[in-house]
Amino acid sequence: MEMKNLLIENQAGVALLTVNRPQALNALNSVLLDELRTAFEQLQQDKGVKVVIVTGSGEKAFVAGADIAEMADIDAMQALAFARKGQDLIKSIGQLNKPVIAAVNGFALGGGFELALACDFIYASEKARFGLPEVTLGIMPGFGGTQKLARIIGRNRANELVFTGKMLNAVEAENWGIVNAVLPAGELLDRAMETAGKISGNGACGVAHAKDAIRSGLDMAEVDGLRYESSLFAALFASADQKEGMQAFLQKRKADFTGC
Ligand code: CO8
Repeated sequence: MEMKNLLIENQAGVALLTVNRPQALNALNSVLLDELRTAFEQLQQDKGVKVVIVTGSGEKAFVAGADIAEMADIDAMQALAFARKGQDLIKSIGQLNKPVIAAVNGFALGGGFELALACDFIYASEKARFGLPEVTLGIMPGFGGTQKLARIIGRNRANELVFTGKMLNAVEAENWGIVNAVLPAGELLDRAMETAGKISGNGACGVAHAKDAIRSGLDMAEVDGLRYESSLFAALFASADQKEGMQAFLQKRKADFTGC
């Protein structure tokens, strides 16, 4: 599939996805949602890619939301299809067998904030702004925002953000536990690449299973999550990475991981 609004670069096991619709501050239209979905399907199969970073093109925006011009005249059934398309993308990020880091370089609003929340963690530049302004447009978040944000920052803070539509700056978002680190704009991608490099040197199978355990466990009772964790832990003992990782430790050398 030819990508009109998405740039994909692979560097040493790290795929950098850059949302690229600068004329609309990288807003998500249907075509872009399809492109992102296709990109994540391809990345799932690509054994050479260990970590994915998502960012926005330009100086101003990560993603300024779903495309308001495209949504303005749709009916309820089309809105349902649009929201489901966005939620399918979110699910594919959650189910991806490798970590996804959001490098938020500017406005992350509405569907753009929800895209960042779907990633495994967020680094933000000092210029980043986070908000769910849907109620200012007479709608509500429909791309996972009401569910994911409350799970990350708690119900009361999520209520305040969703009901007011106000924006948080990068430091406020860090204080609320949305963002892992705030960086000068020029250092954002370097820091994301550095972290991605650390992850990609580890056993990909262990990282993938750990992502699955943490994500799935959050939707389970703790007793079920612990049982799920132990089953994934055990499965790793059938992997090449476990043999290599432990032998390398015992032989005092760096592990050369090859996968499951
Ligand atoms: N959709 C379409 N176009 C946009 C969007 C958007 N979300 N955001 C900005 N643009 C366009 C502007 O219309 C403008 O175009 P033009 O130059 O042709 O007039 C261009 O980008 C530049 O924007 P501004 O001139 O407005 O730039 P400012 O610096 O003055 O303002 C803001 C920047 C504050 C980010 C402002 O553009 C803004 O408020 N944008 C809209 C933010 C918003 O409300 N986002 C939420 C949208 S609703 C949503 O995301 C719902 C998700 C739930 C369902 C999703 C399913 C996938």
